[in-house]
Amino acid sequence: MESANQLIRNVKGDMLEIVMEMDPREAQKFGIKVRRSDNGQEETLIYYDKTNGTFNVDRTKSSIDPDVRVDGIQGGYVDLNGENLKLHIFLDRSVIEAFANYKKKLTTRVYVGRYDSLGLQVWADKDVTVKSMEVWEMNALTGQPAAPVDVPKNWDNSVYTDITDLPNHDFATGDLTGWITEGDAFQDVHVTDTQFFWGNIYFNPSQKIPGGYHLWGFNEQAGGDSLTGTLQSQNFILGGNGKINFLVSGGRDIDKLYVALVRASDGKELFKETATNYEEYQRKIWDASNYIGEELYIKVVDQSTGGFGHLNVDDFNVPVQVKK
Ligand SMILES: [Ca+2]
Ligand SMILES: [Ca+2]
Repeated sequence: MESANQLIRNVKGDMLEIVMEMDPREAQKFGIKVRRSDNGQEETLIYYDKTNGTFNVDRTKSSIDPDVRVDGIQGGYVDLNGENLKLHIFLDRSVIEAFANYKKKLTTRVYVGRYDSLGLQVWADKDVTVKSMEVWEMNALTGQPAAPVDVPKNWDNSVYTDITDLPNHDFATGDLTGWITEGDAFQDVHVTDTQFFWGNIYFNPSQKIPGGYHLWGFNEQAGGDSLTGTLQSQNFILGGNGKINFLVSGGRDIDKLYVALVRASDGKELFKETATNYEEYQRKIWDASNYIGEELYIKVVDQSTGGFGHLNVDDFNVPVQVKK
């Protein structure tokens, strides 16, 4: 097992096909971890459990993203008839398909929160022999690995009573009421209650759109990626614990497509974040506690006109000081 892990140490990807055979010897539970970050903070374990004859996927450590529901272990019974475990696994972005001895198939989705959750590691509760293992890269449809979510301690502002939300912070009005726009990339027509992209993939891994609407920067009828412009919040005084969070997806371009926290007095961009060339939302969290008491605003910029030249945003949770 050790030598197999040495060999796959540098194999990384979210578009991989893996074929392997394991002789479990004395091990009771054995399999492989996929979508694993370098330190194992995120990982998804696909394994066989000899004690009850089940083939399982363990997602308890699949994601540090707070929007992602953790569903734990799922699986089902399959009799290996004393044979070695033969795994055939497809990693296709958030989709994982795994076959055990071509008798049992598991399909699951994982929504990683870290850029580096791309590794593999053979795992067992006792040493096993990896008889064979082959890994191929598959062609990516589009996009890049998911962006990291840095979750600071005590990021929740719900304990504070002297704060309020930004006006229409989650676009629940179904339009851009309360926001300031420039150009045509962000218009009322971009605010939508559409839950899915590409037909059947949820925009939000939590499978809920906060407030029922979100700002989908790509709207083909309105002009698609070709539109440019900015969206700006009202100025506010930062309060609470100073921690801001929001959802973003769409194109990756930190210069032309980004969300920023801006200081009103000098226009300085204090925090900046882009997306991942993928439509699925990820929550970003900024620890702006150094700026509590300062007058700030949120700015969303789209100066991109090419492929994936749009941003989608929603649910700006900003602790705004109540005026005294
Ligand atoms: Ca919303
Ligand atoms: Ca654009």
